[in-house]
Amino acid sequence: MNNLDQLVIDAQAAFASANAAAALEQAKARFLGKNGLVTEQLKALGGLAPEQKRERGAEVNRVKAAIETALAERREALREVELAAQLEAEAFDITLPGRGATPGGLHPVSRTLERIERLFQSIGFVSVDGPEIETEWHNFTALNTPENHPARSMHDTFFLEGREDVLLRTHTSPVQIRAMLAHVERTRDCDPMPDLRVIAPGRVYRVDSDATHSPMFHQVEGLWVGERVSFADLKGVVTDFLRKFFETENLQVRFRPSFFPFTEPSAEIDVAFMGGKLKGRWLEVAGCGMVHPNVLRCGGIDPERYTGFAFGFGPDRLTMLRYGVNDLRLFFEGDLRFLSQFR
Ligand code: 2NL
Repeated sequence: MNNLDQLVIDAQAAFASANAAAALEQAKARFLGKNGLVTEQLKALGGLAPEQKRERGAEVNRVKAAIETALAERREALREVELAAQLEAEAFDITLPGRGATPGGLHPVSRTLERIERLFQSIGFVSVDGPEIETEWHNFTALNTPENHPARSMHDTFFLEGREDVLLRTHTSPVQIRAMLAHVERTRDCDPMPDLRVIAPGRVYRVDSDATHSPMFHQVEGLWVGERVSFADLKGVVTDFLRKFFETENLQVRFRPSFFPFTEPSAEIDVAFMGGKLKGRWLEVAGCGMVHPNVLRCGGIDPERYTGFAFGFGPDRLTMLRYGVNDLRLFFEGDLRFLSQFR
């Protein structure tokens, strides 16, 4: 074996004993570097006669190529070892049990709102919504509320800072004002105007906060306008709705005369269960009445030709009754121990 063959064996041994990329590069430098053993052989060619030079040169090049191959193979082997080590280090145990799904659920008040919407949709009402920040005109003026009415005071209503014409809506009635105006616009070419049946569920705001009042609460208002819509229609629609809502035909419903600026005549709606814990006690659940002519006029509708009824429910209270909850604040505190019971 000549010294060139020995060089290949030495290089292979050196590469094999290099156990990391850095050590391998050092070994490479020893053979193929600027002053490496192979390079030395190439430089030595310069002192040879042409004939010998060609022969020896070919041999040195063959040796160089063999060493480069050995280097490449070792590099690849080390890379595989490193990859295997990395995979092992980053491995995770796919046999571990999962953390478990914790399914969410609708808020009890949302469930009530959806239930009310579904029941009214089944008799042809359309759900509508509108802005929670309202103009004073849509929230009060169009609803026949006198200029000096206490509800208009900063004491009862949240106004936007530095403005007296923009406020947080105190009921969802302004949505129905907008619905009337839009309906009149849409059906301008119809005679008679087709009936308007809408319900407006949503958040409303009043300056009020104790065990039974939250500054934000919910309302669902309903409105039916058409030719010859009567108080009898109101009683039928609302009574049917309440019996469906509470899932019992054994529910007494009474209409007790009252007053609202936006309806005339007006009534409070009370219910009494004929069994269960609340048996025989009259509970107020809504207000209602025939839409005041001034309100129809503000909605662009001729009160000489059309009549309408309207009602307003408090879905927070309906939810308390339906599920037997006694503190309104529980709905708005976000405590999962309470909320998860409705999943
Ligand atoms: C209550 C009272 C009520 C209305 C809401 C209404 C809306 C229009 C026209 C006329 Cl656009 N009326 N809404 C009518 C009567 C009562 O709510 O105590 N709600 C909890």
